[in-house]
Amino acid sequence: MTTSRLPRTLTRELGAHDGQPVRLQGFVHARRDLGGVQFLVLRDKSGLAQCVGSGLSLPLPESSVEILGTVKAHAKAPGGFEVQVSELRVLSAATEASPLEIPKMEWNVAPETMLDYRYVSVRGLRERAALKVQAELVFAFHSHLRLEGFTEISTPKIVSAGAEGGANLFKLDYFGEQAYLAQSPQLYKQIMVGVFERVYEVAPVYRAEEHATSRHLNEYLSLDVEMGFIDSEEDVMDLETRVLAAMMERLKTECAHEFELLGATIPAVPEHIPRITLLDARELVTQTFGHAVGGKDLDPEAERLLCQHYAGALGSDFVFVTKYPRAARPFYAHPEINADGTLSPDITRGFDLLFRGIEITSGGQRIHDHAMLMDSIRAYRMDPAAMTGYSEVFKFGMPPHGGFAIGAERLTARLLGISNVRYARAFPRDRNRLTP
Ligand code: AMO
Repeated sequence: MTTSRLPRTLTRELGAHDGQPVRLQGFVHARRDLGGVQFLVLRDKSGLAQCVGSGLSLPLPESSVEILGTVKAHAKAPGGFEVQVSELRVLSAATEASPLEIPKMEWNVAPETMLDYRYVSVRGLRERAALKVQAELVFAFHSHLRLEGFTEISTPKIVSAGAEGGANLFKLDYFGEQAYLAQSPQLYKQIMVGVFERVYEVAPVYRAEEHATSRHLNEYLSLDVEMGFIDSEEDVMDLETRVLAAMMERLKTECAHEFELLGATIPAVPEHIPRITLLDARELVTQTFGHAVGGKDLDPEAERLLCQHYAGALGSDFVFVTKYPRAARPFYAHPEINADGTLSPDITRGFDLLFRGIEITSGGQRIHDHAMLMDSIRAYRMDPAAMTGYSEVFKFGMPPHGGFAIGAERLTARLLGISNVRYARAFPRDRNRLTP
């Protein structure tokens, strides 16, 4: 005869089982033995539950266990209910004490130590909250783009040429041939516009960043979009606005607890995110804050000040910076089309999106005309022969198109007030870190 087994109850569901028997599974988050009575805080994927019993032999914290017991309303227990334990089964006992005390909200250790122990520190409530928020952002990215008729693609991460230029390519020996890790799916997502018109990809990309900064990873999750038959980059910014709105809605329904835990707020996405040209943005930052912007782009301080201005003046945590100069954009950026129909030699239809002080997105309209593309490749002193696997497709009717990419860790970190993008990735790769 088979004995019927109680289905598993999650800790967050206890309220629906008041007075009833339940079977819980999870990890020993904390334990306390008062002699006659033992307390155990059980952590599962949904939250925490206080469990109490007598004559229990409590395993080390982080052991995975199964608990059979009865739910009782208890005002002082987290969530208002506790479980009176009738049986505690150890499924897998921890064999030593965790190097970090998981229940502590702040660990008084060096940041590197926290990352050294990442395989267990990711179990911390704050750590896992950040990863949960990112998972929901990605889910909403997928589901919203699906609703708008986008198809998911998967492009190679081992490539023969860089897409974004610059010196940050990881080299790879490909059976004696020089190869690289993809910096971005850029060229492939453009090619795929010729197939599905509207495409997206969620995948890691690689940047050999030499300097350790709070905003750069060597491997990050890129949320990429590309769409055909656009009028201008305005269509792309409109799409990104809708995608972000869907992402924030998802966080409201799925991650209220995580935001509360981390003391963060979910931003409102304005129907029309303010847009300012790069030239005007530089001027504004200089005039309003007396900050002289160096270089061709905005420097990090200018990004911060510009966001401060828009948060204050217009109550928007987001601002698009548009019409980037050619000198600050890759070869594929479409030149600005002037009012008289001529092409600007030095302004492009490229944009960035800034959020709470930092750039989280680059995007724009791309060149779709073969002759224009070849001119641009040469003007950037790139080898046209090395680009044929990409450039040839422009002989075959590529429509006007554009897209964008969001850095998932930057968005997650800024949403949650996490100071370094490394903590918005489960297993970060930085200048000095290849493990765990
Ligand atoms: P870009 O190089 O600006 O553009 O990258 C797009 C976004 O990716 C994120 N990002 C990073 N995040 C963490 N660590 C890094 N080292 C890092 N580098 C970039 C940022 C950035 O805004 N192909 C274009 C996108 C497009 O036009 O569609 C591209 O890759 O959030």
